[in-house]
Amino acid sequence: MKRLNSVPKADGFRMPGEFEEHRGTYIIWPERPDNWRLGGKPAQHVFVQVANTIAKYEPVTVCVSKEQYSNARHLLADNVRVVEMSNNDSWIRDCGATCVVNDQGEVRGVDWKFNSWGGLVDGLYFPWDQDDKVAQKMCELEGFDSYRLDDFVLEGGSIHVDGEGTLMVTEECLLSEGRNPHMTKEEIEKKLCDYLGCEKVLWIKEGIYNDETNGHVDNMCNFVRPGVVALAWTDDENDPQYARSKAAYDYLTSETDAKGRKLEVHKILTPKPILITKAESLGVDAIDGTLPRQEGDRLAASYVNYYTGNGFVAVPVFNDPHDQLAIQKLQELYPGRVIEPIYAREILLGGGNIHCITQQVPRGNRK
Ligand code: KQY
Repeated sequence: MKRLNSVPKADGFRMPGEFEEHRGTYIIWPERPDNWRLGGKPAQHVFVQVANTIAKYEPVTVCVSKEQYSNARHLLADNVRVVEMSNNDSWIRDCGATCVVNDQGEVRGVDWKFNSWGGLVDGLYFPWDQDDKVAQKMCELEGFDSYRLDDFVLEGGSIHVDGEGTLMVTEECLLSEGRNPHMTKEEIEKKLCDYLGCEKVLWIKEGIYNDETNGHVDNMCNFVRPGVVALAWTDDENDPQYARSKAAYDYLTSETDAKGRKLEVHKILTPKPILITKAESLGVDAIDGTLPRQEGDRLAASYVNYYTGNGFVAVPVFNDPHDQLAIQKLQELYPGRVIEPIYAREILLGGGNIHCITQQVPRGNRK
């Protein structure tokens, strides 16, 4: 497995859409007590549900610390591969490899620099050195050559591609002070296109209100397929989310993608505001350098943080009246896939959702 100094696009590689065929999915086991309440026990049970559900459709690998290996192995289904891997937390969407493929079906990994969503400016925990090694380890497990970027900070949750040359990001995240402040928007755009094999970047202004990732796009919108986008939406004009979703809707419906198609944008109503309870807040250890979880804080809840795999869509639900609407809408948008709703409040309490804890490996040419 080589570390390559060339550039994916010039080498003929592109990031496929998540809806394209997968070889499998990676997940990291949650345990840190300053992010996950009660030492991660409630979250672990939901991660098990996510892993076991996905494993019905495609191979799943769960990476786990040596301390939690036996517990994870015991709780996860037998068809889930469990491997020991050091980590700082469990957001493999963000610290794992972004896989790119070429027309011959070769798969390679892009290993972005990871700095905990903003480094010393507004990062979410310190240190993050073990997370920054996860992408390389994932590539080695899969036998992929990789491209390492020591000079460019990016998380996988801050990008969505249609696999046909179009990339969606938010300005709130990609232009944030804690990531690549030394680069202009144009330089960032070129870097993204070079490493993802894209031609056009759609710059949405902002993501979901109060999203601690500086508004990752994967909580706000997603490509259902080329030309079709799902967008988190609220009809409540007094909700701070309204202006964000309205701006994104107006922008996306006025834009075309890399192939010149007008975008079809589907609104997915968010659940009503979800706040951290006192008991939930008290279950999280307070540690200097980690974002605190305080009673009454609004969580960045969105059904759009769903994960698409071989024949299924795993959707977070919240025991909210809008759950059924989201399930129904996604079933219409993905007619050939089974919708798998998973009650995901425990993942949301950690700061993300199902998409943030999963990372796909595209099929490539190896069955
Ligand atoms: O991708 C994400 N949403 C990750 C959130 C990180 C939260 C750390 N507390």
